[in-house]
Amino acid sequence: NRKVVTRALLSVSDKSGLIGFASALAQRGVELISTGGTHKALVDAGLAARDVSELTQFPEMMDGRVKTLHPAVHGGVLAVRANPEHQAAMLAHGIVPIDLVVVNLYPFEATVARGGSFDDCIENIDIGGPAMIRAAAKNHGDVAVVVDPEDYATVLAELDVNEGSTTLGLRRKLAQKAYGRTAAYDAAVSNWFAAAEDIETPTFRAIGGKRGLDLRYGENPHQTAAFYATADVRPGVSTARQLQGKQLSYNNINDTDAAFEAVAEFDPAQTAAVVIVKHANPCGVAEGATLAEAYEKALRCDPVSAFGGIVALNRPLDEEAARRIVGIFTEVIIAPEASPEAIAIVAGKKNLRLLLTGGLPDPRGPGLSVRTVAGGFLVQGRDNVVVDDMDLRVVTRRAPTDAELADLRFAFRVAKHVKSNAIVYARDGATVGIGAGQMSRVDSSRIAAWKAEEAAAAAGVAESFAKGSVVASDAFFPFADGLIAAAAAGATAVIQPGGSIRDDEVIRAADEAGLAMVFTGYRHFRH
Ligand code: 93A
Repeated sequence: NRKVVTRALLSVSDKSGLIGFASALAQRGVELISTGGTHKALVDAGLAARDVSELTQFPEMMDGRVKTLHPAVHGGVLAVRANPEHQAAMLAHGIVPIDLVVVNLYPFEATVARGGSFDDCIENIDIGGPAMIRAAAKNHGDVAVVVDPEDYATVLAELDVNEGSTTLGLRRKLAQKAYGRTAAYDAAVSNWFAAAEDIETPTFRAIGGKRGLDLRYGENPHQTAAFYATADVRPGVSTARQLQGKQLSYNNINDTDAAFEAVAEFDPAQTAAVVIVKHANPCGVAEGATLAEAYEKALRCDPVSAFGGIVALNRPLDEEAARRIVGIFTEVIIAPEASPEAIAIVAGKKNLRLLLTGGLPDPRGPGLSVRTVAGGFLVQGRDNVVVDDMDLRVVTRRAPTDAELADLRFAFRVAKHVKSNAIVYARDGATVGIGAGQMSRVDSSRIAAWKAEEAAAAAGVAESFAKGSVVASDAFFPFADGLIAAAAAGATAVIQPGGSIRDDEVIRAADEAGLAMVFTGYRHFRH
């Protein structure tokens, strides 16, 4: 039941370990055949490999949708070597046997996870790959199939102890794994279709979800609760890996979600960002050169509220940031990853939960938000507009300086994640005063200004942190009073959607106070 490997077909999207494996095969006299990108990688590494087009006598076509879907490939994989009719067919059509199929699939799951567009996800549904995998697994009597780079070493070891052959035992094991992989792959595609369809036609299915976790209680101890996961697999609290600490509570899950969705607004390639959340509202948000710096800036905004808060990071938790975060009582840390040193530091705080998500959700990605009302529920698309994509219109005589503009964008980004009415003061890439959840905008303005004074006092600074800051409002100022309050507190620039019937009055007040003001055209209510 040993089968000599003379020819291998390699077609892999995940090219890790490829060169090592392929050169080991080549050294053992195995002929290599491969598809476009794989072929290029092999040739670039100095390996002799044939392009699959030589076999099929067809070029790869239709953006690569058709490259291996050809009898010259599938005949070579599926032919039963001991069957004379199959042998005759091979001979008649010039088909050569393929004894080893090494395929891993287009990264469909990863494309969905990073919030890829509908078309992007569709293009990442692999057709030719699963066909080869299933063909090779079916014909495991003659052919070995490898779908996971982790198995390269096993195959090489087996070739070495069996004079270049594979055993039936290994081929069966590999076949089983292969069908497991294609089944999981198709399940991911099917789940994604179910979720994608719900985005267009919200139905109960969208929130049906899967009962993942019974919670000890709800928002209050007398309320029962459970956590349901939907088919939405974007990185976040529902998909995160919890490294330590007790089970998350209902409020923890809600707050952690708010914190992580907010921090994902900050591109980790551009800046390190930290969001501290209490009662589903940010009480400190900042960006900086490092997470430690961003955390210190965020903490300064409202150190009292940050006690017992949730901390979300847009980059892997590092040692320095971990050391500072554990310095005050914190309920949850959520981050894309964490270094071993950081994990060790957090481990010193037994009750602190550490959640790792593997990535950040795309703030521009699709999604649903659902809330109940008596006898029904409201469903809406995720608020996925981003200030960077907005056409900012300067409406005052004075235009914001570059530094003001950077802070205005920062403040509006944060205001999106603060409960309405939201007023956010910011300076040097950090919030300095947040007014949340008030029924009148002027009250939010006053609270935010007062918080900026308190924060300065707590830091032993005489002048309010609002001095020289900018201010963001999640919706238009209906009257000039809120804006005048902001100017009085010391803000120098304003960002708001605009669109009030009294915009003229508000713009006039801004001009009189020497403020620069920009309109975004987009509102960020959040309730
Ligand atoms: O677009 S496909 O569905 N059609 C095919 O004929 C085909 N053949 C191989 N996808 C196909 N593949 C996939 O291409 C493999 O599963 C693998 O993931 C990828 C390798 O492409 P390349 O070698 O060009 O990087």
